[in-house]
Amino acid sequence: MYSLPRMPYEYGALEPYIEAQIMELHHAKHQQAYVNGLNTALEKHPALFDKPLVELLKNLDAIPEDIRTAVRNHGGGVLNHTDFWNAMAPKGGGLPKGPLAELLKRQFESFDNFKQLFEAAAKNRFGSGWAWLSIDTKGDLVISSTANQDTPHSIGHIPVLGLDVWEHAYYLQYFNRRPDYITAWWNIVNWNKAQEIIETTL
Ligand code: MN3
Repeated sequence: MYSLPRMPYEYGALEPYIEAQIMELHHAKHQQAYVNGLNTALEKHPALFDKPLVELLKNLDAIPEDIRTAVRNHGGGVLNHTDFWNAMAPKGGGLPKGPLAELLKRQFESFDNFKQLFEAAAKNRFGSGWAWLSIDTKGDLVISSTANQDTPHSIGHIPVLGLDVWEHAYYLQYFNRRPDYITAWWNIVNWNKAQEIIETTL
């Protein structure tokens, strides 16, 4: 059985950029609901509890049809939110350093250009979903966006940074101003974690 993953910091640790109440609801209610939904689905095919969640999401076609959509939505919800907590840090923000900074520059011409493209992916996602910086199957950095709780893992990409643009991620503080939430988010990006993912993957 899956249980609610631990938050790596206090709910209020990302203030003033994301308020504690949002983080608490997001973790204790929303991610918990995805955990519950995933468990309910897998209970119908309990052998799948033995496989890592990432493996299930990488091979959705191999999931029995009666629970495939539930695993995609709830399993993606569990994994994406864990990635999201880790993509942020109380003393985050600033500029990436070292190899990650060089890779971003090589792939996107400049850090500012990368930021603009990533922000566009986040702003232009219609409805609920995510913006991503990922490593693609060739080992290049790519920016993308997914709907709902779809994860880049399902197309063979490895997420480096994920930004949740579901309304539940910002509405209590930013109301309908998704662009303001996106702008604020750069102040809490955990570049160290992104660097760690790059180092262990490439
Ligand atoms: Mn969310």
